[in-house]
Amino acid sequence: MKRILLAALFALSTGGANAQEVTLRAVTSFAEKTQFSKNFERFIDRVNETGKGQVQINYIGGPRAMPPFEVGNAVRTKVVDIANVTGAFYTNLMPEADGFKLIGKPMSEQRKNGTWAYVNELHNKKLNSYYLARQFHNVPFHIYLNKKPEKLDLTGLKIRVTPVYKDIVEALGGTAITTAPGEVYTALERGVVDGYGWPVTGIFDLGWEKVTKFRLEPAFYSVEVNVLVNQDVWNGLSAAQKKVLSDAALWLEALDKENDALIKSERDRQTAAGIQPIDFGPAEGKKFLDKANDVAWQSVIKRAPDTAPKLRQLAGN
Ligand code: 173
Repeated sequence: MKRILLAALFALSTGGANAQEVTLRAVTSFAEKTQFSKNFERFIDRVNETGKGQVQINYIGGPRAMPPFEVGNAVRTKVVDIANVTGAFYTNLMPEADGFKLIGKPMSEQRKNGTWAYVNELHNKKLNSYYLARQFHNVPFHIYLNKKPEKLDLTGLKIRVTPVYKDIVEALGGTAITTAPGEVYTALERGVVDGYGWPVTGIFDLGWEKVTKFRLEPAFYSVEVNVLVNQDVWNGLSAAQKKVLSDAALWLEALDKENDALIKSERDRQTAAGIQPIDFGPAEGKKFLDKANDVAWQSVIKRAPDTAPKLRQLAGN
């Protein structure tokens, strides 16, 4: 009996033949197989290929498995081990996260100039997580509309937002209504909102071209979708396991080189689908961009006065 117990304990502690292999549970805050989950799914495939015998990822899925605004907290509390999530979805736990959209430098540069290290430190402290990767630095956002304003002003319009767009929508006189992406289609269909914020890419994956008339120019900010690993899980990995994940993270960040071509084709597709650009010209556009930058930094600095100024300095805008 004693011998059987010992044998069982031994098997447990070593994990048998795959002594080293760890399996991480993963979720994404965007619908599965859509634009902002796709590259994370490729990352998972790569880890499962390169990490055999070391580390594997078990993909639980997207918003059907977990509401998007809960994903940050789920990584913090180790309900999941690894997640694909935008900072906009965890500003309740980390107000600085709303500033990441204002950092548009390539990740290769951010990893050299101290930005990655500082943003990682913030994740360690406030979200009990390790900042493994950031994607889509070169993809901007737009405000899409179903009513055409006379000038660059949203007075009288109800716009679906997340923290990404809230400050600029309100600064332009619009009424901001926060929803998860999963509620946007119905809100547009029922006229609960007159427009919404979303990146330049991805609306076709969600069918939103059917309920969208206009795209307001210019594009602004910088998409950030992060891969976060629970800090205790990260600390418990061996050097070899960390290397598998870190190498795959750099590979994932390098996929941003695909985005310029993607943006062009999505804009063409929007035009073909009858979505008309609304453009008030370069002078108005410049005013809009300056305002978008200023109101967002002011808002982040107000909510995170101790840390956001350093983020702004690193962002250089
Ligand atoms: O609009 C959103 O839901 C949002 O904030 C976002 C952030 C990054 C990528 C896509 C959407």
